[in-house]
Formats: sequence, structure tokens, C-alpha cells
Amino acid sequence: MATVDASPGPFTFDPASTALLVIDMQRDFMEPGGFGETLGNDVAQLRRVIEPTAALLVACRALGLTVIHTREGHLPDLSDCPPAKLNRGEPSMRIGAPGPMGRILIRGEHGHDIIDELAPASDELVIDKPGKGAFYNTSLGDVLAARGIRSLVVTGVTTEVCVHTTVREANDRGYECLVLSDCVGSYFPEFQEAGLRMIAAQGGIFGWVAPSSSFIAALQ
Ligand code: C5J
Repeated sequence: MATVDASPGPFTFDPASTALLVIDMQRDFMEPGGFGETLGNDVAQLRRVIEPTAALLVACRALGLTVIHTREGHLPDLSDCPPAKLNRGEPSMRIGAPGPMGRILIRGEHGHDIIDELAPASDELVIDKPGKGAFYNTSLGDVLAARGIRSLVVTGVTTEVCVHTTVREANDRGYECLVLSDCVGSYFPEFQEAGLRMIAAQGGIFGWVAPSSSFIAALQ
């Protein structure tokens, strides 16, 4: 067992039953011309998570920890994109529209894939998801059960949307979640702060929060 110095208290985990989850580090959220920018966001806000997440991946891979990446996106015919999502808000381009990185948030397009800096290794799982949560309409639950995973170390974007939804889904399914504060990012600094506080509040209502340095130290 290993223990991380975390908030609201120590997070204890068995590396053999722990997976690193890297959520939606896709060009569509991280780079100009993608889904994030069509919604009016400054994608530069998210770039600070790249370097610590790359270092975290090196540490987890060296120890053989299970690493799972997710990508949010839709089938080319949009049959898995409900109108409530497609028509929401006033984006400059809707999901499926042709953008500079290919059709916005569509599987197989350049913008839908994970950024080069955090590209999955060949033996790492990539779960495509149509929703915000990584469990909704995906094989993630089965994959985790098959591997005996009980604890999730959660990273990715964006903190208050797909990271939060996934952590909440995971809680309801009985997983222990540690969110790494410098490896999750939001377009909104105030949501980043509040999102992290919500996880560890009330004695860890959704889980634990720690910087990646504390998690990496616990792995040594
Ligand atoms: C959003 C996500 N923000 N990956 N998706 O629409 O958080």
C-alpha cells in the first residue's frame, strides 16, 4: 500500500488496483480551432496542465500502473449526440461542423485526438465517450472490473465538466478517487478553484485532492 499526502487527509492506495485516468486531453479542447474555442473559451488556460501530466505519465509508466485515456466525441453521423447537446449554447461552430482541425468533436478527426505531448502508449487503453462522464455509454466500468481496479487517480480537462462528472460517476460506483490539482484544468480560474474544493469538502465528499508531486512521491 502507498499513501499520498492529500486533502482532506491521507489517500491510501494499492498501485496494483489503481489506474491513472487521463480525461479528454484532446486538441479539440486544448488547441485553437476546436470545440473549446468554438464555445468562446481561451484554450491557453488549459496548457499549464500539459507539463505536469507528461511527467506524471513517465512516473506511472515506469511503475507499470494502469493508464487509461478518454476522448469525448461523436460518431460521424452524430447518432450518439443528443439534440440537447448539439443545439446547446451559441458556439461559433456546432459539433460536426468543419473546423481547421477537421469536423468538430467527431471521432477520427485530427482535432478529436489526444495532443502529441500526452499521446497514449501503444499498450494503454483509450476510451471514447459521447458524454461528459467517462462511465456513460462506455466500456470503462467493465474494463476496470476486469482489471480489479478500485482506485482512480484522475487528471485531464475540464475540471468542472468532464473531470467532475467522471469523479461523481465513479463515486456512485464505489471507486476511491484522487484528483491531481496541477493535472486538471479549467477555462475558468474560479471554477478550477471551486471544483477542486468541492471534491475534498465535507470530509472528501467525492474524494481526495493532491498535487502530482505528492502522488509521484508516494509511488517511489
Ligand atoms: C467539455 C470536457 N468541457 N472534456 N468537455 O465540454 O470537459
